[in-house]
Amino acid sequence: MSNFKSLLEAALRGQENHVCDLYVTVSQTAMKKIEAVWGISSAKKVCYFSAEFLVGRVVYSNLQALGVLEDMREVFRKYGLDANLFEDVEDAALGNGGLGRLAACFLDSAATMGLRMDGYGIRYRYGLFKQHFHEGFQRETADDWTRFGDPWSIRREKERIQINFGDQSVWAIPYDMPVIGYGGKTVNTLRLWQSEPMNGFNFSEFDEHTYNDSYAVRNAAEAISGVLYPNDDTDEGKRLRLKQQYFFASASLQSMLREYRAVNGSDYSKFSERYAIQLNDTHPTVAIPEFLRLLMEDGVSFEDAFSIALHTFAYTNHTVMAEALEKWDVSLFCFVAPAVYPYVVMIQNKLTQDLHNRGINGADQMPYYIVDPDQRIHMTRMAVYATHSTNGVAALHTEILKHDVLKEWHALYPERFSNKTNGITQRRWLSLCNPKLAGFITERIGDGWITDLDQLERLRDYERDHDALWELADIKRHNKLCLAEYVCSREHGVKLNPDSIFDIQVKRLHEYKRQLLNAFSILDIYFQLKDGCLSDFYPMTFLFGAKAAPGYRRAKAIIKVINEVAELVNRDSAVMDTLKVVFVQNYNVSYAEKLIPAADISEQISPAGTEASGTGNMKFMLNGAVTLGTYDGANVEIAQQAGHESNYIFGSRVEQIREIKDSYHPRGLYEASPGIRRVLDTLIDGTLNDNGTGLFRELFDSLLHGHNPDQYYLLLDFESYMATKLQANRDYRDRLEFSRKCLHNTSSAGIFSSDRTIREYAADIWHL
Ligand code: 26Q
Repeated sequence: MSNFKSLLEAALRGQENHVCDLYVTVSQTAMKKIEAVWGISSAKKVCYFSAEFLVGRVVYSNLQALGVLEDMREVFRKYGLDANLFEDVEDAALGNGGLGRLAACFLDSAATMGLRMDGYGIRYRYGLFKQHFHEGFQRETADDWTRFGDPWSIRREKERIQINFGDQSVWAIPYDMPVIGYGGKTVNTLRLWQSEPMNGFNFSEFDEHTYNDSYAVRNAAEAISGVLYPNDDTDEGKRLRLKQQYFFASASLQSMLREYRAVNGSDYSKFSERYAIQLNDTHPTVAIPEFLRLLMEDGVSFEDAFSIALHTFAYTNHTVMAEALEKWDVSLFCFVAPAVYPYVVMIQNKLTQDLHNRGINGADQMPYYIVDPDQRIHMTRMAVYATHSTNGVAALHTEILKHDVLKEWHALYPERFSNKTNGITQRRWLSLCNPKLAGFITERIGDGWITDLDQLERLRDYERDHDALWELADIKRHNKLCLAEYVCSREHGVKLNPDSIFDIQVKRLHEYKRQLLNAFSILDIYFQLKDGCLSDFYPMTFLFGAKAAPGYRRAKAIIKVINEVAELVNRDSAVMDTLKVVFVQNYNVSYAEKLIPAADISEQISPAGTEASGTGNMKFMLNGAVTLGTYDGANVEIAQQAGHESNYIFGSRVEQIREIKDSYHPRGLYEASPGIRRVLDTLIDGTLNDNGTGLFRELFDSLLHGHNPDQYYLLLDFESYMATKLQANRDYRDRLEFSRKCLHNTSSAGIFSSDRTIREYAADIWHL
């Protein structure tokens, strides 16, 4: 019997079988297995700085990586326990969406490839809020993700770091989580910092004021790592947000420098040979001036410190939206981190000199200002200027950075720019979440794909194999049944028909992601069905999952619209067997693991040039769904890999949108098309009910009125979207041919492994 099994059995004997206890027991048993290998490497270390790590549920993936997941299942069976019990354990939702999930996939890939890469971030007390619907409206509650304990973290009290803000000082206490590479040979670390007060309570002080004051100090200290900001777009310029950024950036740097000095003393000349720091968006960019401060306070000159920073740091951009590019007011910055501001000024002064040397002076310097004349600090500019590498996250996105968003910088430093198309870990997003498909693949080509996804190409041999294609269709049906069961239990008895087409859109809720366009298409289908002018329509189930930032009014209105569309459609017996719409509550990583394997159609419908990459699109592709998508982000590369024959690509391209941009009049489209009019009018004619809030009228107006109506071109792409969606519906009837498309997507998805992405970062940016 394996060592793990006997340990687990010994631990289980005589123990009460509460989920909590079992969770701790299983996790601790696994932790014993990694003690000997955790963090032993002495190679150059990549430090991945990120305000978010959306790791999800780690118990199953860790056991899988250690090769003991089956052992655990066996022991549980023997003891009459349900191995699915841990589905009650909360996800570690320490991230909003794509950017945070990417960080988690990267950690998995680096560890699996035996690279030394540690994550550095924040141990939020509360992760991304939990969502439920009340009368179709989103409601939020706190996400107490450690409710069942946190057996995967080790608190390293002795390695605490002092952080000084303008108004307070706090401890940063590191909590280390193991990042277990597949096979268990490499175990890296995810180090998350928790803020705590410098002084505990002073119980000898009975004076009520002192007592209350010490409470306030304690709360203010703990508030810094208190909660994840639920915004994933607009930069609100909030003080606490900047505090969070400085808190984890400074703690991470100080802990790295401590480590470095233990070996090299204060000779920093070798620093960039030993460490690379990757900035996940600009959120940790305050680390750059902080790094200068820490080195210069230890006797390094500005020129030397800047050069070391330049060689150490690299920056990844995740957005083209102007409103998401971080800027901080100097006054706010000085309030939060007064000791750091002088180093920002030094960077700005060096920049001014560099520009001057290149003959760029006066007003021509405007687009470069790190500290602009309005006293705002541009974090993106600092990140490009003070690092040796800036990368985008998909080919199209990188082109937009080079020739639009950061064109001035690209003109100065073309050699700094590169593309690193995102990826996903096949360990979680196939092996773990879709065991039936994983089995199908392994039966045919072996299990090498788990660490070398390019091997999926060998599945091409089966694209003419009818037995294989039917088997694949069966697997999809099985996954739909599993999802149906799960949805039924989670969404108060909602029934799904596994023999309908599952068309799924899951992602954060944003106007630019155009969930509303999807809703409009469903309404159009509904009306056409009612009119009897849609013959041979194959039954469809539309599934949505999305959280809206709590302060994002229009996003929340869109959730209500979709829930109203669901009401309208689902209670109409005329379309009962043909059309169903479900918006699942509290979409998160674990829900994604159920939804994605059950999809026939993956909705990726942002207007061209708005979605930096997308990674959900890759997960669906890998699991054998066809993409119904635009020429945007990584969809472009998906279509390139799998071909337009196996996907449904529609809508305007970037160049087309650029051309019509200034003369776009959605009103004309509304007036010219009765179909569009009927659908849009549901917002204001009483068909859909916004409970008297006026929200639907606002949405309607945002599409047709005001100075920049329909800024995400829903109406422009509507006809093309409808036509393509209905084409997919017709094609589905040829089950064998559709199954072939699905297989072709899976067999073409190799390039979208985050192993490939990490290999590129390692070779081109980190020089490992
Ligand atoms: C910034 C300032 C203040 C508060 C919050 C923020 C903030 C937080 C999170 C801004 C942005 C984010 C997250 C962005 C994000 O998830 N971007 C996505 O990154 C993915 C991985 O590269 C891409 O695939 C997606 O296209 C991109 O939208």
